[in-house]
Amino acid sequence: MDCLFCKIAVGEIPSNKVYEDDQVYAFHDINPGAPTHFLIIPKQHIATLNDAGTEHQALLGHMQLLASKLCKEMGLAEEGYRTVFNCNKQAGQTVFHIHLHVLGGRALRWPPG
Ligand code: DGP
Repeated sequence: MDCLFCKIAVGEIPSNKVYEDDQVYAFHDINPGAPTHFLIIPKQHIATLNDAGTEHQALLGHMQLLASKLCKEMGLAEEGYRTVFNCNKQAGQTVFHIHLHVLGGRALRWPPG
């Protein structure tokens, strides 16, 4: 499979690692949109959120709870942070391996552009 994030997850392409376990890999975004901006990806290839099913429920929950755990450890939790899945063209998804964006360290506007 020719997938950038599959290659990052196995260390074939270098990245700045934040966290890893048997299910997920987290690393700093190459083009940060906030002082802290990292991505949590499953090691399993899932192209978009549309391709996730009930069999992925625990995995997606793990990714979301991990975001909050890591933000607490990074001291971002009290001021706040944002988690985002972009899905397909209109949301601006550019890498077709699901990734949970985690952004913090500045005031974030709503709605996003
Ligand atoms: P999205 O637009 O939701 O598909 O976000 C993809 C993100 O992935 C974007 O914020 C930039 C990041 N990204 C793309 N290529 C690389 C890479 O090679 N390394 C790292 N660390 N991040 C990347």
